[in-house]
This record gives sequence, structure tokens and C-alpha cells, in this order.
Amino acid sequence: MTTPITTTHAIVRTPSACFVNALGQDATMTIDYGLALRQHAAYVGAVRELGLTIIKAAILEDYADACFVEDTAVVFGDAVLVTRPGAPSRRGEEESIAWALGNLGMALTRMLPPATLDGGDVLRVGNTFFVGRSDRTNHEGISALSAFVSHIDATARVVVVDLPPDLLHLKCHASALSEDTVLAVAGLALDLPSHIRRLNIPRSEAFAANAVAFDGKVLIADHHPETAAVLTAAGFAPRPLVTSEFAKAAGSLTCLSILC
Ligand code: CIR
Repeated sequence: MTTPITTTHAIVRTPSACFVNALGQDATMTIDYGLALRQHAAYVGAVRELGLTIIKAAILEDYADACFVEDTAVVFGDAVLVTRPGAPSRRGEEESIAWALGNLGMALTRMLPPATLDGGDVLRVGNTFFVGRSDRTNHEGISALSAFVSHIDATARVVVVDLPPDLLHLKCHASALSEDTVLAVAGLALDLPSHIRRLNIPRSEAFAANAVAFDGKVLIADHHPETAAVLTAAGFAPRPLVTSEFAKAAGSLTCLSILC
């Protein structure tokens, strides 16, 4: 059976002042915290306009990367795998996210050591889960994901994708636009089921492959005209958004929310 997915909410978290110390920054760049707050507020407004109810998780003063909530949970229907993030400095972020998801009545499964997995490595398309094996997501984390999904849906499939060392997460280069459509950088190897439609974008616009989609509307990174054209031609409504301060910390659009 395929679990019907009903998405109604988005969990987000405002970055705290220590966001300027977030992982993944290029030494030549500096995060402007005031601008990051404005961009985050615009992102939250755009997600709300998609039609989702916003839940704000507690701000964490001591966690530089805590705004990237996606990495702390994998949602499948009304069940959640609370992850153990791959970066040691991020462990603990998941507690307040688990609390928020539990408050929504979702069934929580906890990932235990030595497993690590970042939600940014998990691309769900229908009941197929592609998972990036990366610096953040290890073999045990993938096993925990497999156990979680098969417990919910015996027909669900987990497909491992080995990532090149320069790719932080699988979803840096692909994201789901609906239950049967994927947006991906051309050339990314994904063994998609035959009923899944794949929309390719050029490598030159790779950053835009990570898009937040709901109900036919798609938030994409600003200044990616070819991606916008591909989406429009396929019947989606792209909405460009500026998230430059988050990109400086290797964050893209899906990282900033958990749809549930
Ligand atoms: C990190 O390195 O963990 C953060 N600076 C960026 C996380 C981005 N998350 C995501 O793509 N899901």
C-alpha cells in the first residue's frame, strides 16, 4: 500500500545571532545576520502563502545551524524519524523539533548512535526514498531509515545514492515537486520509478534544484531563469526567493522547513 501523504504544516526556526558561525562557510564571505533575519521572515511568509500553517520551533541561542531544521527529521505520513545529525555540533537541535512534531500528534521514532543522518540527504518521491550516503549520513543511518519506512509501508523502497565528496546533501541537487515529479540537475543518477516524471535543469543552475513545492507552487532560488522556465512549461508556478545569507552556510530552500 502507498501511504497517502497529507501535508498541512511547515516547521521553521528563526536563526539566532550565532548563525554567523554556521558550518560550511567560505572564508571569503561573511553572513549579515540582520539580512538573514529579513530573508528568513520572507521565506516564512512565502511558505505560508503556499497554503501551509507555520509552526515556529524554539530559537536555539547556542546552535549556529539550527535554522536548517530539515536535517533533524524525516516525515512519512503521520510518522517521523527524528534524526541524529551528522555534524556533532548540530546534535541536540532535534529535541525541540521532536517536541513540535509530537505536539502535532505525529508518531516519533528516534535514531540511535552510531547512526547519523541529515534530512537533507533524504529525497522522498511517493513511497520511494532516495538517500545520499554522505559525510553526514552513514550506513547505520541508512539502515535506521530503511527500518522506519518499511515499518510504515512494506512496499516502500529505499535507494542509496553515493554522493561525490563536494556535495553536502543529496537534496542539494534534487527535490520533489509533488508525489510524482522530481526536479533534478541533469546527469544526477536517480533510478526513478517509471511513473515518476523528472524535470532536468542545467548544472549551471544547480542551486535551484533544491525547491520547496506545495500544491503546484514552487519556491526556487532567485536568478535561475532556465529552472523557472522548465517549471512553468511543466505546469508549476515558480516563485523566486532570495536566500543569499543561507546559501553562504551551504543552505538551500528545503533546509529551512519541515513540511508535515
Ligand atoms: C550544515 O552544514 O549543516 C549547514 N550549514 C547547512 C545545512 C543545510 N541543510 C540542508 O541542505 N538540508
